[in-house]
Amino acid sequence: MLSQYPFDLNPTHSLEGIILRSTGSWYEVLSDSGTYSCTIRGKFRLADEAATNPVVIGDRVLFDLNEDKTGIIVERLERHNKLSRRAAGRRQSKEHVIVANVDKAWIVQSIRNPRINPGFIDRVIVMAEYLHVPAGIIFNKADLMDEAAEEVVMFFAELYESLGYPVVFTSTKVDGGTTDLLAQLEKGIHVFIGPSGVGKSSLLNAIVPDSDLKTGAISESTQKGKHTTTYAELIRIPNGGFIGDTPGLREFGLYSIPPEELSHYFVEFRDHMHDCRFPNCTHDHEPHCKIKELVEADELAVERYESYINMLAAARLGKLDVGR
Ligand SMILES: Nc1nc2c(ncn2[C@@H]2O[C@H](COP(=O)(O)OP(=O)(O)O)[C@@H](O)[C@H]2O)c(=O)[nH]1
Ligand SMILES: [Mg+2]
Ligand SMILES: [Zn+2]
Repeated sequence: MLSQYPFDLNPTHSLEGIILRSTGSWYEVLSDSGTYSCTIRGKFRLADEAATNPVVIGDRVLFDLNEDKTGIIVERLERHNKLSRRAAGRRQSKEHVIVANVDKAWIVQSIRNPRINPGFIDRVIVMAEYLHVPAGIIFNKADLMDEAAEEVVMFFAELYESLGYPVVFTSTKVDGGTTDLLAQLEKGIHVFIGPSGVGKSSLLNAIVPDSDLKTGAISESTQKGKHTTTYAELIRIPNGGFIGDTPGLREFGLYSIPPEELSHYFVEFRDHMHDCRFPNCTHDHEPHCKIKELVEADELAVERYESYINMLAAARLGKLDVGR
């Protein structure tokens, strides 16, 4: 077989591209010279690690062109990070990668209907920290801000900003309501993660004209069980980066973080945890815990500590899920 593709052995003849769309057997690959439909070399498929899918949207790959201008993916370049979940069913121990090389995971919340859920935000932040994916927060439905919501929303906006997570306010119902968000999406691969009803589809439609059709297909197939085939894809933002859109994003969860490791993913705890008396302190029941002292002194936010304690209980049961 190899003799048919003499350039396989010489990567300098291969083209480099990024996976935009994956159907499982065909991959749409964007390169400097255009978009190509590619298959994957059988050998490559078999040689892969413990994942159900060796190449996913966001992956950078090398591919060789066939005479008919289709391509064959011959190599996957190193990933910076990936979002994944456990594969369903019998292959449960296998990993199902959803999207690779994510530049920002945006946690989408709405100011009202439904109101913001700090526990959800913290679970996704922990997962992002664990997976080395930078996180940010979108507070959507800014048009619904009123006096009752303002105090709470601004408290959390300032808290997360102070921890290093950018916060953007959006509204899909007012002119210019997504301008600040667009400025954040100028380059790179982005994903929206949030419970249903916060406005993820509305945001996608607002920033990517004509994306209605695609997002419609996805929500119909998952919610109503229609026979629409759904594909994971990177949607191009005009003059900007990409949004990863896949139903799988709603299902991924955190798993197997050892309880004593959990606090490493709370960024503001990191600097202090070596000041606890016990090196394996879980900042829960142990005496002389620096983290607890700082929470009591109001130097660390008690809201984050409460999230931590809730997640710690879940981690001890081996059930740390991001949830819906
Ligand atoms: N007031 C207001 N409603 C919004 C906004 N964005 C979305 N919605 C509404 O919120 C509901 C859920 O939106 P949708 O995009 O389907 O949320 P998803 O489940 O996260 O994809 C719909 O009724 C939208 O019209 C917004 O910025 N302001
Ligand atoms: Mg939706
Ligand atoms: Zn401690």
